[in-house]
Amino acid sequence: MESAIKTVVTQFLGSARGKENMDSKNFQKLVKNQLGNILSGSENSSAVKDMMKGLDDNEDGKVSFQEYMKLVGYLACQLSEQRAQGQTSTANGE
Ligand SMILES: [Ca+2]
Repeated sequence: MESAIKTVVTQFLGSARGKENMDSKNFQKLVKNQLGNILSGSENSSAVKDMMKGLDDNEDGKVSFQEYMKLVGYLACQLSEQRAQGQTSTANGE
């Protein structure tokens, strides 16, 4: 669990390249490279843009750490619902 939390934080810091926010290009890359199995539509850049708009609470066109955590929380809920329904998940455990 500790390593999972570390991964979530490190991933954001890496994608934001030391800044406080991820821009849309880096967000797209993150979703495509890291969430391709867990998130449907990750290959579709307009779907990813829409998703980013949904996360972007302060509407600055970037994804802050807090906004990014919304996505992580959403995916965690989705995964636990799938598990609860007894479906096999495609998450790789990282
Ligand atoms: Ca924002």
